[in-house]
Amino acid sequence: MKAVLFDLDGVITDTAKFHFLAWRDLGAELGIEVDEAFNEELKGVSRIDSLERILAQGGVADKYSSAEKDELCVKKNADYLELIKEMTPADILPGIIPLLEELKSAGIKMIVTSASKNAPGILDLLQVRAYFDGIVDPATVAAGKPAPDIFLAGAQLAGVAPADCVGVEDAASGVEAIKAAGIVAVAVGDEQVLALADRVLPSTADLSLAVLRETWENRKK
Ligand code: UVW
Repeated sequence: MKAVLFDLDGVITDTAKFHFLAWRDLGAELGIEVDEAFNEELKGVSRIDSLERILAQGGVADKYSSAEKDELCVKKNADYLELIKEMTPADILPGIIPLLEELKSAGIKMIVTSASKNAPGILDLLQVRAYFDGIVDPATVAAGKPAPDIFLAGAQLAGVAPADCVGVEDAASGVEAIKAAGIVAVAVGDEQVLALADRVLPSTADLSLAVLRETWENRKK
């Protein structure tokens, strides 16, 4: 194992509640209900794809032009940025800092492979950006999760073969993307939702260099 590719939302910090509030409010303005169960399906999904899913849910996918959809995304993001601006290092999920320290000491590359265009700003708020060797810009990858593109780009940014990476995710679409890239997947969350992963852990507090390495060593070759 030479590199670890990290999702951000739900792995390094929990932004899901803020995305939910911002999408719920935008949905309400459009007369579309976005509840927490539906929000689950938006995890790891890009901003524009999330909006498309919400509009489809409301049966109005064809009602908005592409310029109007862009405007709705800008509105949602402004609302989201307002909600997250008070984030601090206290919002880093349990076990993450010890894991980043262990990986750094072991000389293992660390890359952020998040669909979020807000990832650099959030890493700054959390004061963890310096740990990472790179952040894949999701605007530069052709297809979002569950397509493998962002994880393949992450491996390339690390200068490491996909087979020598481990991806860490909390969302089903993310695990699907990791596996499609031929990368070992460690997931955090519900075992049934994340069944495609090579290993599922209940919490980020269970992540460690030893667990990641062991999962990589026991991968099916
Ligand atoms: C996601 O959260 C996936 O995207 P953004 O933060 O760019 O809206």
